[in-house]
Amino acid sequence: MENSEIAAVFEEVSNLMKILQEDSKWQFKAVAYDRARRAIESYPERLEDIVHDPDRKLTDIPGIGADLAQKIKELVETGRLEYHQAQLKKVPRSLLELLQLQTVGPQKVRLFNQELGVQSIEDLERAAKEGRLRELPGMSAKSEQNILKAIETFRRAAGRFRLDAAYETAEELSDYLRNSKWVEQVTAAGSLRRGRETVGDLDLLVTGSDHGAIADYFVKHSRVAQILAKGEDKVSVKLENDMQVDVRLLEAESYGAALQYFTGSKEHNVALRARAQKLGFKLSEYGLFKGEKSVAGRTEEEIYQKLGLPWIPPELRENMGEIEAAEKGRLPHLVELSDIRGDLQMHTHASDGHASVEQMAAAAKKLGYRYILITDHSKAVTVANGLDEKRAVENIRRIKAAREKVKDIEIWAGAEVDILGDGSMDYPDSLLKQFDAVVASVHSRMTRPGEEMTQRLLKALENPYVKILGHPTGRQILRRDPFNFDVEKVFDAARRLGVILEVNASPERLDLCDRHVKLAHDKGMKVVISTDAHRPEHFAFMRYGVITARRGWMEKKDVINTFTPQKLLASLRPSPE
Ligand code: DGT
Ligand code: CA
Ligand code: CA
Ligand code: ZN
Repeated sequence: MENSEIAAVFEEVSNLMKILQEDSKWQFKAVAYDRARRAIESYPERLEDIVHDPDRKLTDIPGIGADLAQKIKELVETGRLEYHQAQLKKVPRSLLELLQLQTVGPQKVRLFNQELGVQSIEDLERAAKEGRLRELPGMSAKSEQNILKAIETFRRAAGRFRLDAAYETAEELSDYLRNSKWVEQVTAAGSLRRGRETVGDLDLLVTGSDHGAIADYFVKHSRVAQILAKGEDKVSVKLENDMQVDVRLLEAESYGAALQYFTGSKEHNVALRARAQKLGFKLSEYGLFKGEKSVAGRTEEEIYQKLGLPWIPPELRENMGEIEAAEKGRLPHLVELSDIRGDLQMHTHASDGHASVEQMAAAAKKLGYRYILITDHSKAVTVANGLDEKRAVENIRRIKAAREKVKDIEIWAGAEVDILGDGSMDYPDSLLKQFDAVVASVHSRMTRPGEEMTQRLLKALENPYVKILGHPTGRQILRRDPFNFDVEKVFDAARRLGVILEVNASPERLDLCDRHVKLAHDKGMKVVISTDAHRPEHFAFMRYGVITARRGWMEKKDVINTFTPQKLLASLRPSPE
């Protein structure tokens, strides 16, 4: 069992306590579970290993007393917690689902349930539409509107998975399929191949000698929970996490046509099919036909070529001008993962990271990087153990010392400095000037009105030590919408002042999103793709950032962390003398 799974159970236990409020000590107990959850989430070792090690004690972990240690042991050994299961029996699942809504915490769930008899999201929606929420203590017409918005966001997200989860599952299933003696090729198509930030279902395209045998083999995978359909050329299943997987069993002659068709998007396909018709062809998932005769189908390249077009990278296939650009020979030469030479946002032990400067530098060097910028949090971000001024100065010293230990890579001293509520920086200029570069980000007060947020960001950009605007919209995929602000205005100011916009590559953020990257691209702006790594393994997030930048039409020359160290430094706005 992973730490994150243990933490998730503890979080639910605490939420249930706050909803049920059963005994006089519920508040005290919930706080203990919350504290333990945070400790477990960020604990550098697997708790399961500690449980199985007779020489180690869980109670050595801060925030874990004898009782919680026993609970962790029970979870690890039996996969469940009796106490938690008993709690769950007292609260309907549909009521617990309200917690998935933004701005709805356990106290609100209790309030809605006790005062209005709300049992589900549908009940809550009805109450909000009838104006019954605004009368409750702590609620208003505004917060009632926010609840309706949150329900809409929730419904849009329901049934979709984050790109990283989809990627990992697709890789696991593809490897499994390739292990079968009947399978020749496997490719993941659909929204995954286009690199969308969320994926509805997986579309795996398979060729091989015996379709029936492949289908039988596939449904035996241990993660398959339910078979939805099983036929000659298609198998559909649901996995244990509710993700749907469509496997298409294809002939090699039409593999390219199927890959083209099932990669989508639907909008791109519709436009391409119209073009085929205009040229006297018929395009389908089986091939490109002139009359009854197939003229292309084995590869995607030959299909595009017969339609008078160069091959179009899947990330561009959204019918957002890519067919016109291809026709004119003006497709962008998209940035690639192998172009990346460094990473400009990461955290270490000093704040909320899980590795030392040396460990991060060594890992970056292994990837062939030429430089890294260490960006621990500033003091306002207390939940991430942000550094006050004194500790920030020590951190600069620590970073410089690391240069002696890890050679052949530039280790720059930076910070991710909080943009405070009024747009000022969490550090004074006298400290900001000591960093090689500063990333400025918003981490608090994100629900302020749009006008206020815009002014706040504009003011932050005016600070001449701010080189990069970190995760500019604050969104978290499937969890938190971007905050309200005037995107055009802020981008225009960033361009005028020479502030680089970040494409945060962490798969829970991907911020800027593809559309905003395209907007920056169309304005002729450059971006930086940064992983926001909290441990060396997180450097692998770079691929999600690159794919997002590609969806925004970015080329190597538009992404500053493809540059040499000298060129990169020269492309940041100059600090005052
Ligand atoms: P998703 O799964 O919601 O993240 O998005 P996709 O794009 O993977 O969509 P999906 O799985 O429904 O279908 C895969 C591809 O198959 C889609 O991108 C394009 C193609 N496709 C599916 N239905 C249609 C259709 O009705 N017309 C056309 N032209 N193409 C379709
Ligand atoms: Ca799909
Ligand atoms: Ca599908
Ligand atoms: Zn941040």
